[in-house]
Amino acid sequence: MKTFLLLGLLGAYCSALSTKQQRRFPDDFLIGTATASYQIEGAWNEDGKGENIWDYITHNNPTVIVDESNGDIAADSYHNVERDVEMMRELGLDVYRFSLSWSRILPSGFANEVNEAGVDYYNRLINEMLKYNITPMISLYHWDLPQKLQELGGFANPLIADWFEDYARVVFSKLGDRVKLWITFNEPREVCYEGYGFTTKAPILNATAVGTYMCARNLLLAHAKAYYLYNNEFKTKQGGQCGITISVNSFKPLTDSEEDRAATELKQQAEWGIYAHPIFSQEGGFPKELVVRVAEKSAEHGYPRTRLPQLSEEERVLIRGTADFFGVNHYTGYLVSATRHTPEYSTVSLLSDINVGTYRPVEWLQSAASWLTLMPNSIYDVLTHLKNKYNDPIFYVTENGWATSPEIGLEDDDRITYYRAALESILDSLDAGVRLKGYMAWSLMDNFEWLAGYTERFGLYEVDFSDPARPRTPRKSAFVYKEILRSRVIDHDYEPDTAVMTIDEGH
Ligand code: GBH
Repeated sequence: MKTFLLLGLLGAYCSALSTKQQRRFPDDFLIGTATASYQIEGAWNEDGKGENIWDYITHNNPTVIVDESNGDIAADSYHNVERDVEMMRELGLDVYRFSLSWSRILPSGFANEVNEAGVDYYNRLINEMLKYNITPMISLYHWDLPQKLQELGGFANPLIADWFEDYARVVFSKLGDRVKLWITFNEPREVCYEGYGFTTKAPILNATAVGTYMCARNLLLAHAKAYYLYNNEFKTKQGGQCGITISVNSFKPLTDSEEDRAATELKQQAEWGIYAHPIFSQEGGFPKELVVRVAEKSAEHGYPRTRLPQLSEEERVLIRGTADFFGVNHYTGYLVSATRHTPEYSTVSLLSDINVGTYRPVEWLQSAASWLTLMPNSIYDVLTHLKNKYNDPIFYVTENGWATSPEIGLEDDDRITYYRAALESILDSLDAGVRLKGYMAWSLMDNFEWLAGYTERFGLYEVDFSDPARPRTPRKSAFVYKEILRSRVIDHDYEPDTAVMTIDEGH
């Protein structure tokens, strides 16, 4: 009797395991990798490229980068089109997401003069990818604003919306015949909070109380203008889609108390709701509790008006609904408390405005980047939350990845653990009916990791930055990712033979 029960249980357990293992990524689900222009291209002043804010800050203020490095050469992708596409073919990628350097295409930032040599680099890359059926997904802006536009205020100047629209028109007309997936902005929060409100991204404005909010408003208007431009002038002919990518951390209440749940809601509104709500919610506009809170805090600190600029009725309606898909960059998350773990604030900022604490249990696997830990099931939590909150939009996970230290070399077992867990969470999301169309790992290869320079590595391929040729070598994770792409399932027991990387037939 006992044996039967045991056998029965064992059978149930095994079949649960094997059904789990057999869950497949649908054939039309796009699996790929992502990069960004300043982080990989190099050639910072070649063939007519203009200066951007990362050129400027790394050259004029080198000590802000941990290892005082810069992206002057980076992975030298500008001179490695064929090798970069060869790596995509080795992995068997369906899709490759990259960004365009605005000042490579428009050296001054303005659309009066187009640098054809810069456009040609992107043409060569796109054409090479298309030869092998790799779908391009392009971000128009991944943080490298032309320096001249910054000197005119950058995202603090409302005219940025016109400048961005002009730039987008050049891009859509030059590349849109072959590119069908467009992202206006990568991570508005990082542009606005980190760049204008704080010190962790160029232009390091540190305009804490007001900078974040001014930037948020202008960036949303720039996004909306580019979306309508595509919709009205290009979509019918080119047939593509245009969305935006927002970084979405997972936030969960530390306890089940009313206060912690309210604190979590406010934290979400301040981190990503400020960008997602105006575009994806039915009502549009900035999230309600945040509007009230910033108004209160502004008054408390003696500001004659709220620091969160109001959207006019016309602007609210203009921004609402301006995305064919929701791009989600997701890496990690936090537990949120109303009363515990709150920091001391030395200045008024978005953080002091909301004044909530965040916490992470020590059990969560820690990466080489202090901010990045493995929060279990966080992708599923984020995607199902956004699905319910914003009326079931189409999603792409446009970034997700893990940091190792340079010393780890090619044996990146923690990265493998992370990707397998993340991809199980992706399958859970698909099972839950999330309209998710693709997943992109960050990153195809090691690159310039912003303020962390070359001290944190995110690549499936290692890049040797001490060698002028910048050779790329697949890590163990590259072989595992390749097998997932080939088989469309996650085999947790797969041990790759890492001796030789090859290109499979059909790629
Ligand atoms: C992505 O942002 C970026 O899109 C990509 O360019 C980048 O390479 C990738 O992450 C890996 O970092 O320690 O205070 O400096 C993800 C969201 C928000 C994560 C800012 C890193 C740095 C905080 N990022 N955060 S800090």
